[in-house]
Amino acid sequence: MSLERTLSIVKPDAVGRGLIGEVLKRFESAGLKIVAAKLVHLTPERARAFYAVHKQRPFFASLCDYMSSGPIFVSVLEGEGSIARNREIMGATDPAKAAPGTIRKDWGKDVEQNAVHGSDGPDTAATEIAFFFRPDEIFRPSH
Ligand code: IDP
Ligand code: MG
Repeated sequence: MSLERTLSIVKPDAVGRGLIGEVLKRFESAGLKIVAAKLVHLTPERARAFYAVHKQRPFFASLCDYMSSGPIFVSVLEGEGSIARNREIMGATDPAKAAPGTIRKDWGKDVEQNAVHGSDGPDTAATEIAFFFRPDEIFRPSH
C-alpha cells in the first residue's frame, strides 16, 4: 500500500442529522488523517458536474436534487491505502446490504440517502479532490 488521499463527503441527510462528528471519529479512529475540510452547499449544476459519470443512470436527477438539498461536509483523508480503507469504513452503497459497524449500515437511510461518499480509485480521488479544494487548502506538514 502507499500513502494516498481520497475525497469523503458527509451527504445532506447525515449533515442534517448532526452526524459529521460521528463520521469523522470513525475516520480518525481508523488512522486516517483529515488534511482538508469544509462545508459546501452544491448548486444543482455543481451536483450534476460532480456526478457526471452517473448521468445515464435512472436515479441521476433524484441524486443531484438530493445532493444539492442542503450542506455537505467535504474532506480529504490521507493515509496508507486510504481509498480502499474509506470504502470499507463506509460500507456497501445500499445500507441494507452494508456490513455491521459501517457508516452506511449505522446511518444510511436508503440506497440514495446513504450518508457518505468516498472516491472509488486513484484517478477519481484526484479529480474529486480537485473539484472541491485548491492545492493550498490541503494541509502539508511543511506549512
Ligand atoms: P458509491 O457511492 O457506493 O460509490 P455509486 O454506484 O457510485 O455508489 O453511486 C453513487 C451514488 O448514487 C450512491 O452513493 C447513491 O447515493 C446513489 N445511488 C446509487 N445507486 C442507486 C440506486 O439504485 N437508486 C438511487 N440512488 C442510487
Ligand atoms: Mg461511486
